[in-house]
Amino acid sequence: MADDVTLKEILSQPEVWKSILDRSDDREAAFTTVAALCFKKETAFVGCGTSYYAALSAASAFTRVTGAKSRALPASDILFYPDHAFQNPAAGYLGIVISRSGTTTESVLAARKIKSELGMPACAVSCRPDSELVRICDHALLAEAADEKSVVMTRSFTSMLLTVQRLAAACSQNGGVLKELESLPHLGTDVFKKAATLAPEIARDRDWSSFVYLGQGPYYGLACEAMLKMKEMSLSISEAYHALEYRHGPMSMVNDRMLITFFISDRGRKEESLLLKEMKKLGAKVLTVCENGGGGIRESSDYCLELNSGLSDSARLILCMPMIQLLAYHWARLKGIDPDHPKNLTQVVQLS
Ligand code: F1P
Repeated sequence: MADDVTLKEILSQPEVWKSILDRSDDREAAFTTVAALCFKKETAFVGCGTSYYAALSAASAFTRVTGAKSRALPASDILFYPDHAFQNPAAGYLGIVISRSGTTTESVLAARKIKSELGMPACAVSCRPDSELVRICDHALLAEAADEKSVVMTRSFTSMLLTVQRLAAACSQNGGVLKELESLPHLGTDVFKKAATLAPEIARDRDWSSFVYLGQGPYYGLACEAMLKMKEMSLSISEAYHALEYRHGPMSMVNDRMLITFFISDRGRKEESLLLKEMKKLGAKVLTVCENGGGGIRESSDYCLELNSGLSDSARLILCMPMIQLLAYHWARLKGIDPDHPKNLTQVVQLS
């Protein structure tokens, strides 16, 4: 248990989110400068691991809020298939590279390629202002307060995603969008209270064999990140899919020691609740993370975390993560695994 750094970092999120939303002149100026570029370009959000999953949710939420084109790519695809990603790169794209450390080899190489070979403007989203990535890029949006000692990324994921959402708010110039984001720290405190009770309860409930995370649209990136947290922290079998993809084959694996987590979206709510009931009939246990459990969702779930945020689904994304991170943490502890020392992993992947 020594330091329990990971747990401390998970619990610190509402405070850290406050500093991401700080309105100091320097930060405002950085968001305004990058927002001006986004208007003219299609934005490519790039990263590795957790930062790639942040890019997936970021691109979806960004387009929803701004109406501007965007997409997510793993950094390695920029290195191997740049021509598949960009046609006439110098003309119409902005590359936003997300990386907690700012030193992940593929991300740094992708930023170099974006700038020097493809001639596109590049912006870093990172927790480390002195990193190589920040030095290479033309612009930087920093989330210093979210930096971590832990190998596994928790608050850096939510905070770098929030940083992109704040950029989207700057692009949209709609005060309502920023207002929604500014309510997240306060709402987060409430969500943490619920998750702190529910997560250890679920972990203790049975001898889980595997975990599945399902989410559509902006929730797909969250589902992938949830899958990765469960693997990294507890060395458990975990998978992520777009919710409705689960019927197309993967459901053959359902059993009564499987926990399926549904991130209920606003647009897919009806279809997702039908799927949830089907999976329960097949024997799975179901956790839903949703805005509210009305319309039968609460009754059909074995466990239900209701956010009750009053926010749009692109604004409330990061509120879903405390439940997920705490469940992975408690399940790891019950298995006798220390999440501060994940097997085979280091904070940064640096290739020589
Ligand atoms: C990304 C990352 C992590 C992963 C691993 C190594 O790092 O791939 O997602 O957990 O421990 O690094 P970064 O580019 O965001 O620093």
